[in-house]
Amino acid sequence: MLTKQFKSFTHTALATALLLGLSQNVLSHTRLEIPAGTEGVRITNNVVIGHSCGETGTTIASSVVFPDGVDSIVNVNGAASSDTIDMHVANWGNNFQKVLDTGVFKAEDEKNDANGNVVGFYVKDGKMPNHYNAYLKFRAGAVLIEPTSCASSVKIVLAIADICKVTPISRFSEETVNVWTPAVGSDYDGVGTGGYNSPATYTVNRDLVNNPLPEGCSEAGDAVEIIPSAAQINRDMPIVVKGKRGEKVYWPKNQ
Ligand SMILES: [Cu+2]
Repeated sequence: MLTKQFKSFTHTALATALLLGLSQNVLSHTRLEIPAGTEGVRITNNVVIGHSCGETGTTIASSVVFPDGVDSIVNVNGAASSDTIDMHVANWGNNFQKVLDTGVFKAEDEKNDANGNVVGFYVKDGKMPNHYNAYLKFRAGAVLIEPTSCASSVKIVLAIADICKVTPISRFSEETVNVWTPAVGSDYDGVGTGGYNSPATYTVNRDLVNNPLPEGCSEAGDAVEIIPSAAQINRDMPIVVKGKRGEKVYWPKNQ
């Protein structure tokens, strides 16, 4: 009898711990609905916002940045490298496009670099309660892996901020914003907010049948990662609204 009770207690405690741990630390983080795909295949994907800020926050806006490929950080097998994106991806540039959807967030726009390439997007004017999910739909173009590269996969690292309150950067906290960025030393590393150095990613796997690894590569090939630079994150994370009378920064607020 005692043994039985003890067993069921531990099972319940374990189940509770698992549920809490999973729901707060893994399942509910802001991630992509489809975290991996195959080279050469275009897909529709979603940024999935799993929860709002703190215990009771409401997400009113979100800002998303993709690496622009210009000064992006390129890691090979987990180590920093001096490689450029062109050495591993044959067609980088304008790979992403927001799919218009104003169902939850009433306003949105793409972010462009100087060449007109989409380097991110934002949504705003929404109200997502803490116990809901929200999906931000976008198209991920067909990424092609450079045939001369040893990359067997290319992981694209995103920088995302889910905003509950529009504040200056100095007021970022668990109650005002969830920052899902790579910690590369930008103003948006989000120390002390939810999700430090826990970015959403999209991994493009090499099509080994049609684009086999060239000779001289290791059998497994290289795991390449493309991460937006601190300079790009600082430039592209703010939500800048283009209006008839010019541009206006909506988030973050000036000090
Ligand atoms: Cu989370």
